[in-house]
Amino acid sequence: MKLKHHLCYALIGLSLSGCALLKPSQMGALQSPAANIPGQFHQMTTYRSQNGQLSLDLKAEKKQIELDGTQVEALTFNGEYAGPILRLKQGDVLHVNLTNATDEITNFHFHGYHGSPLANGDNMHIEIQPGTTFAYSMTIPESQPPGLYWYHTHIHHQAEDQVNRGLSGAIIVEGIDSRIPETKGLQERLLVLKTFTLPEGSETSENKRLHGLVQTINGHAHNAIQVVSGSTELWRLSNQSPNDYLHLYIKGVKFKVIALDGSPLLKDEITDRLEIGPAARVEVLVTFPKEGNLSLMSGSVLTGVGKAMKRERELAAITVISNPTDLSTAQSSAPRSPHTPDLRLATITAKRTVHFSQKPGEEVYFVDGKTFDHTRIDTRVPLGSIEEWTIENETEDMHIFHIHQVHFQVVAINGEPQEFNEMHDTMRVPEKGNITIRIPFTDPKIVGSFMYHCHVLKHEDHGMMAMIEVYDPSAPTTESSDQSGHNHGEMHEHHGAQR
Ligand SMILES: [Cu+2]
Repeated sequence: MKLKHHLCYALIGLSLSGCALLKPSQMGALQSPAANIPGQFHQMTTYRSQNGQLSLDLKAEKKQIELDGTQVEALTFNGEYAGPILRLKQGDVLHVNLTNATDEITNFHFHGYHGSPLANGDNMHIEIQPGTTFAYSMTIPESQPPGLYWYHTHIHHQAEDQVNRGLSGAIIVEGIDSRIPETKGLQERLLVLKTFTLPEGSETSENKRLHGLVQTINGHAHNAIQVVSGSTELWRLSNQSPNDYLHLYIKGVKFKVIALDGSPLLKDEITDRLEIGPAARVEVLVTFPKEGNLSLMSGSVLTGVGKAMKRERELAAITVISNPTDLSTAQSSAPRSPHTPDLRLATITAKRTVHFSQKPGEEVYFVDGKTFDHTRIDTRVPLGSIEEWTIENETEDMHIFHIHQVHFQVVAINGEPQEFNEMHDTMRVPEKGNITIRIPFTDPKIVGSFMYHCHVLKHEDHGMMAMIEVYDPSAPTTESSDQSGHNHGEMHEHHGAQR
């Protein structure tokens, strides 16, 4: 995408200063009628577990939808661009019968899941062929931190396009109040944040300003949120954009960050802006002090050296009303004990360095000099290990480290030691810099092969992904290094048989 900086700055100035006169929705409405109902905070269908089970049918299908006045061909689960919401508890079993009604292969990944990568679990070797159905089954382990997760398709070379067009949704593992009691009884608001990159030539004048990107909350470009002054709400934000880093703020309002990547924090972090990388989740407590009108703004982000994306805009209009009878204000935070041990104190079994790099001037991305190959195991780790990895970003571009099946602890950024404040499953690696993380490969449930990769899906699709195998050294023999190849073939036949 070419950035036309002069034009951008001029238009940003117009939209900010002229905000009260001409809102983006009205600008869009000049092009074609807006589908949004003013004053509405949009919600998706919610599926909740019952008696230890959550069984649902998900159908991946093409659907024409309208985003910010533009008709786009989305790929949806059950017709919902922002995806149905799955709510379940530790110990529950999630059964997803995924029918692929698209004309391309797809699959289902539970991002942040601590369970098995094998069989019909969180297995990225599965490819569901068009016109077939696959039955996934995943038990939510007791070790899964209660919080916000998400699901999305994970087909190499197609992840960016499929997620861009909509194939993702939110998962909530219930029980955050068991870790953070002050969230109990609060008004909860889930914000699924998705950026749609429009196909070339389909931009309207408004979203051309935003580089052909349509930013949405819960599937809509313009939202309205009504809150009660003085009350505290729990906002759960999931960035399900394929590539885009978000920077959100509300002028004059502070956020108390209580969880990151589904993992409740040991210590709250107070901030006036939320930086949310692709695939990351942020859960915050937010209190609106006085009546009036506010805006949830999406600000500019620097995602690489000299590559600031200027796309300041209002994502939601917030009306703060007075209602003294409906005040649910969070108590101040009680001290918390850690959910997991501080791995700075752990005995490290191995140290590795992982290099993220790019072929100069080309959209070819490497992990340790190689592009992804699903038949190749890049890293083998014996079960029981706690490893320290340094992720080196050799480029001037943004990369987001992610590994399946585990959360990791960030112990240093560019060599600077980091305090322990619970675990992450995504982390931005500074441009021309590095992060040092400690990863516990200690849970027998994660035995098998799975991926680690950059969660900028454009980079993943163009090679920046590798495979790890966690093997059990006490198991009789290991044919496990063949596992990915075998699974591949078997799973194909399996679908046929299931039809
Ligand atoms: Cu990347």
